[in-house]
Amino acid sequence: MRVLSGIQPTGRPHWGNFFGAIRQYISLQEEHDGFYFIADLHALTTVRDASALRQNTLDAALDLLALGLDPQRATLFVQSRVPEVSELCWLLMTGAGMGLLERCHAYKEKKAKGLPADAGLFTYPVLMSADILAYDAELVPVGQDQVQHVEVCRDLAGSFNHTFGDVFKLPKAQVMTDAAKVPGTDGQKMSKSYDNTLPLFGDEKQIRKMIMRIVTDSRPMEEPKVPEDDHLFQLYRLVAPPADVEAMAEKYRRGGFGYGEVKKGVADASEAFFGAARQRRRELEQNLDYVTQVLDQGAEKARGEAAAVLLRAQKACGLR
Ligand code: AQP
Repeated sequence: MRVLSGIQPTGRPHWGNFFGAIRQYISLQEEHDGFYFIADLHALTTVRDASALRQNTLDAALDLLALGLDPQRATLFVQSRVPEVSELCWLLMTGAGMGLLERCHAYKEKKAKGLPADAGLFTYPVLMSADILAYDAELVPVGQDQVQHVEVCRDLAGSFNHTFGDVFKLPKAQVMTDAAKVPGTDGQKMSKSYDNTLPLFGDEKQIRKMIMRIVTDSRPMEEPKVPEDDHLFQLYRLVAPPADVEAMAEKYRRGGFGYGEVKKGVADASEAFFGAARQRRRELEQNLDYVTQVLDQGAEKARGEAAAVLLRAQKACGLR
């Protein structure tokens, strides 16, 4: 089955990106035909600094490879290296209703928070649809926040097919049930734009400090608590071995423990969990030629696929 997903090079990847999406990329590459891309065109709606975007894009490739994406099994590429996608985006744009896009939460939420919105952000679900449809993707592993956009993709593809014939495959979103919405350090959804993220890579002391600063409630230590309701526990559960998770859950239910102890547990468990990937990343940083080669080969393969789908769509709607 063709699997496709992307990650924006808008800053350092965080636990939400990994547990909500990247972890699925790695496991799905074993049995499926994975296409994974670094969404630099999407990132342009927020990153307005050329050298930062270039660096973030390279960093995203290093991150994905370090976390276990295997270019022998999956195709890794940079979105803008496949211009056919932008062309396909225009074809879809001509059939994308304003009402449909106005209901999309990424735009609605940013606008509600008073963050600047532009046409790029407004039409982002259409470009995302082109990203998916250009490769005949059937499965799209994403976090909960992206499910609506995959639905938009299905709507746009369905209505194009209805008008012009059977051109596009309709994809399905796949969400990790245990990490559909990873909480940030303040308990809200972990998100770069909320400044509440825990990075996957970086200075370990710094990351430990961020973990120790996670916001907790002020209930007394002795009070028993429901572990699943607590965002600190939700984070611990992602990185700790199952037996330790069960032991920690028991402490919550009994009461008589301190949040400081849990934070230390999160920090220790995360160092063990991400240790190997951090080491791999340091090695890859010394071998950037290899990374460039992976991205070149990925782009070439992706372009071939996207060109065939674009041609199919162009012919169907009378452009050829
Ligand atoms: N908190 C999260 N829980 C579960 N999944 C998440 N994802 C993001 N945050 C969470 C998933 O990560 C994948 C890549 O997302 P992206 O590169 O589009 O990043 P994003 O959604 O833009 O991440 P942010 O931090 O939320 O960025 P901003 O603040 O810029 O919007 C996606 O599959 C996403 O679902």
